[in-house]
Amino acid sequence: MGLSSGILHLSYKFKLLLLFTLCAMVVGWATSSYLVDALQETPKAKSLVENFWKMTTLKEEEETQKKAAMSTVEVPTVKSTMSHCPALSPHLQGTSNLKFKESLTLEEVQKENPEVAKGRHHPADCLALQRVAILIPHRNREKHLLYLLEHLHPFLQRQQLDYGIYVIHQAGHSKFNRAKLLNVGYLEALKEEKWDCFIFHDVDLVPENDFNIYMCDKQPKHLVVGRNNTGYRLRYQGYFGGVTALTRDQFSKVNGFSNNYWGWGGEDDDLRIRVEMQKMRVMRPSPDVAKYTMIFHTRDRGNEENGERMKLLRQVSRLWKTDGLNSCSYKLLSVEHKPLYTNITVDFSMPPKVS
Ligand SMILES: [Mn+2]
Repeated sequence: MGLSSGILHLSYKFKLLLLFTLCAMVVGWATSSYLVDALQETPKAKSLVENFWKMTTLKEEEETQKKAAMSTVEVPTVKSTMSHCPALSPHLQGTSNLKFKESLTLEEVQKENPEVAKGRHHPADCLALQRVAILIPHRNREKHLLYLLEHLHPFLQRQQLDYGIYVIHQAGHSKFNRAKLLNVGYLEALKEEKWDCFIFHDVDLVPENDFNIYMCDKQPKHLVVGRNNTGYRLRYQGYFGGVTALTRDQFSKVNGFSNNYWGWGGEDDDLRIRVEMQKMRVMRPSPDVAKYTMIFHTRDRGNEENGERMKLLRQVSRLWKTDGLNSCSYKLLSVEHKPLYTNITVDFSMPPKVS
């Protein structure tokens, strides 16, 4: 008798304790959700909060996985249970203070990025939303390339992308052809991986804010709204140069870039006309995030202003179907897988002048 009443008494105490814990939990939850609202003002705080939620959901997932494993022990756990990365990465930091150290070396940048191999990286804890190839046309700009690689690798990792960086180097003595190099990059990169999205990236533009997301959208995206050397204003209405993002399909739909722009200028306007002819509309992120620092340089030899560009731009509607990805011929000299990027070296012969 005495024993059973003791148990009764104990369970009453236990119930009281349970009630108290429940109350404490409710109060805790209410204050934390209030804090969440309050913290959402700043992106940094937001990312902290998101990080926290991610951690808690991860824990929950672990629990459910454990339970599942307990009930069906003999099932092998080969199948990936990793979930997709969130729409907005919790690792974004906003504006970064860019520094360009004069003495920077490739070895240093490699040391800073031990997890990057063959220019590629993907998040370890979630499935990236897009596979993104960064294509960088290049000739004799080693220092610019170094600065870009130094900043781009951590930038892309904070955005939780499955990405690869390709540098397309133009050998030989023909005039520089940025557009054709980008066509080559697209065609060669697709031989390695079925990339979802392509970022066509000038070597001398470094993004300042990692909320400028290097992913593709429903419409072609122009990522450079402002640069430090133009007072962070769009260079002109319709400007589509510097850094752009097109999906595999968007780029193939316009037959890529024209191959006929030798020297500086015009090829970006040509691409914009192609995009508009396909009834697509250029999108831009907000000016406060789409900011770049341009590393100062003078006009390179072999990349003189293209005097033909106005004439070429009047012919886009007539020529786009036969001048582009489907007519891009080149001499592939090498494909080298370096730690921080894949280097594609090509030689173009300039066509003889007609007309
Ligand atoms: Mn430039």
